[in-house]
Amino acid sequence: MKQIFESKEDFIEGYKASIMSLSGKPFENTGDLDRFTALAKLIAGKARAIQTETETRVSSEKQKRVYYFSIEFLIGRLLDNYLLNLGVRDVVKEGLADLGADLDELCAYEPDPALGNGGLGRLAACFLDSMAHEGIAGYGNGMRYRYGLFKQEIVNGAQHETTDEWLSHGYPWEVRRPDRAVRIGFGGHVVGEERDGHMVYHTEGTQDVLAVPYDIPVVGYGGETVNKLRVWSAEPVEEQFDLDAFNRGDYAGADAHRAEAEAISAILYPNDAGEHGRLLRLKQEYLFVSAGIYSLLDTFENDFGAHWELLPRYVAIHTNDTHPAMCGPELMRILMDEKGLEWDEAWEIVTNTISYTNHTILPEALEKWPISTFSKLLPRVYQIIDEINRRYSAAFDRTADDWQNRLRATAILWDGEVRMANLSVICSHSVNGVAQIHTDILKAETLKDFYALTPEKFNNKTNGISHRRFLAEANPTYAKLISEAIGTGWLDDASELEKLSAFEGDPAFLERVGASKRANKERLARYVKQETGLVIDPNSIFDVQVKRFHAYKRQLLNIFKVMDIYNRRLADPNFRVAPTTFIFSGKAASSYTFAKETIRLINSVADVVNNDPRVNEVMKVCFIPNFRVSNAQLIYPAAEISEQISTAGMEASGTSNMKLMMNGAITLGTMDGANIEIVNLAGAENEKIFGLTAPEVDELRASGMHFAWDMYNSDRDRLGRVIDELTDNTFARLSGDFESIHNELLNGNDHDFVMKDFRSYVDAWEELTTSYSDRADWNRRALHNTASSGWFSSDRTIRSYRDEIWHA
Ligand code: NBG
Repeated sequence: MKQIFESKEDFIEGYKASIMSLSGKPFENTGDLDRFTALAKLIAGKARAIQTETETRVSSEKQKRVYYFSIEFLIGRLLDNYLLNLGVRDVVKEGLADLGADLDELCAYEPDPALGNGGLGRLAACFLDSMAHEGIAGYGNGMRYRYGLFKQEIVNGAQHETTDEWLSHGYPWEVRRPDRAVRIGFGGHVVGEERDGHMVYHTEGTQDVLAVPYDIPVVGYGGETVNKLRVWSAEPVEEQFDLDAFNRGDYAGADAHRAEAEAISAILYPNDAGEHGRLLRLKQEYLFVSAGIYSLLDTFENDFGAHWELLPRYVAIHTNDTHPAMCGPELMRILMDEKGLEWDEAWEIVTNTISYTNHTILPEALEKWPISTFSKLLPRVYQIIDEINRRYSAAFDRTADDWQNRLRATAILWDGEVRMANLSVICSHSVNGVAQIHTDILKAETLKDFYALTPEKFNNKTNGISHRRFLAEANPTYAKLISEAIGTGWLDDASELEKLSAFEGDPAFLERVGASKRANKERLARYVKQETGLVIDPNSIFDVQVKRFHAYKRQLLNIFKVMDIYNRRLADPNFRVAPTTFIFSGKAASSYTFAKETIRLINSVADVVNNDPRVNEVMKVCFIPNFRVSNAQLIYPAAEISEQISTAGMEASGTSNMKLMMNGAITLGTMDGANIEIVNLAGAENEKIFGLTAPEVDELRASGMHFAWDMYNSDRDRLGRVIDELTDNTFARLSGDFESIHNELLNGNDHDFVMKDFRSYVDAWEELTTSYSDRADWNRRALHNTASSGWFSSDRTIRSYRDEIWHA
């Protein structure tokens, strides 16, 4: 481990100097924000020094560089994480204490950049952590949105979105690199001319903006490798401030030019499923793709000169879902139009450099753009896509049966649209899903025609999570216990967590496992009290569902369970319920009515239940507003039940399931996504599985024999009652009833099988919570889950990307 501070005294000296240079004041006269900023800047400086060493090593050893292109990076707060990764957390904590400051308090001043929606963006951040840990020269390439996703507030039970001004106090980790800015052209028209016997193309009359990079260091555990995340901001190419307009009092008009350019990197579209034909989104996608490719080609040229044929050997470009799908045609464009390569040479390079991960089978999330919009905005890129598509069609094997349908399914251009998933597959040498069942579904359904044509491209890479962030950092009490038992090697190699199974029969140890959980529950209860005013009881079971709101994730099923238990308890005070706090958190896309109504329903049920003294002994409902990485780190460690209840076949992988398992929660879930791998690793007896399986879902859908009204009529007492309560004012006190959910469910014929799985789910919950009374065994199962979770470290995932896709 590299030592960035020789001693506590060395740290204190450096820190005081940092404070002085930042604020011009001695430490005693500064406030917490200055203290945080100075500390983060000090650590960032140290990190950048290691980054320079890493860079020298990578260049001199000709290490392959991996570029991870993603429109989202949910990196969370960095200070605590980097102190841990650099091995100086204790020294810094003690040094600060000597000065009269508290590390945890300072850490809370760090903004939590919401540069992502959910799992896809957090996965990208975990991958950066693991690439640095594994010593891979791995770089993130993304967008620097001026405002994060949005800040969620709950008003009368409903979600309200406000801007998240995460940059308002500055961001100490980033360095702006105007010297590396890239000019990006939109619109215009393509001009071709003959030069030395072949055609060369360029685009004239474009409207240009400047992509300006900001670099954020990525510190690997052990401190040997520091990589970087480069995020791009859109700016005007030159100031065109209109002084006349300004003098007329038209201040907005005076700066309109800047505003228009900056709009491109203003916000992240708050949709992780469902893209609209929005021009700005397409501009974002092109901007970070084009700028990222120019910048990686620059680096390559510095190391290897114009030997572009070597690109696939020394560079891997990984595209995270379809948002960076233009990597293929953009790299073609630059290699041909600017570096002078022929089509065939360029194509060979492109397809051997690029790889693609699919993250969902939801049809609305497989991006498509109208050709008319696309070709106007990016005429030369479109032309290249058209040519890729033409060559693909021309080379298509027309001897196989059904070739027409296969060609139709796999073509890039069809029905007036550019299909980004098909573009991604065709430009890539590798296509992977993110859990075994998901990859199987890609092969058998979503991308089945591609699989039939090029089965060798397809592979599975089950997701992973940074166990350092989500166990070591998020759960210090448990981490300490673990390290006492098995040493600290697990931080480096998560498979060592297996050694914990030796303690499953040790009653004293299990009691300490329970005590640590209890401490985490108290910590969360304090947070909930402070954020919402609600008092929750750490003696009750903490039953947790935290993730984006989406119909297929079935938060509705969960709240139906709560309503049912409430009804039954009111009807019969002797009905036994293990005291439980039902905890929900997550955002809904601002345009997604059903998801937002589900949030309102949860808060409305909470309002009734939490104010009803007849049930308060045994139940409370808690919605934690504004779910983000920082409060997630308080929630996972406190959870005892992990709700993973998506309609089977719909959740590609899930990653909160892994984070919760690692923190000792028991999964209550369907056989979906990575839940299946969880059950395989920990044993079905240590989780609680219920509901339809994916093949059963398919079969029932195909049979046409599922009828929502029949379900309703055949279970009037319980399910029927819950459904009636959506519209009979039972939960209407805060802001009205829930007709739209009622209609969606019944007229939509229970599309997500909420009604179908209802009984099996509530039964499973009752069995699981009943078993809570045998606390020793519960703690044993918790420990067993942690012991079985090491495989879910993103270090493991990254090693298999490295060995099987990137060959880095
Ligand atoms: C999400 C899936 C999750 C998966 C993450 C990370 C998108 C488009 N997909 O199941 O819904 O865990 O990606 O792979 O956000």
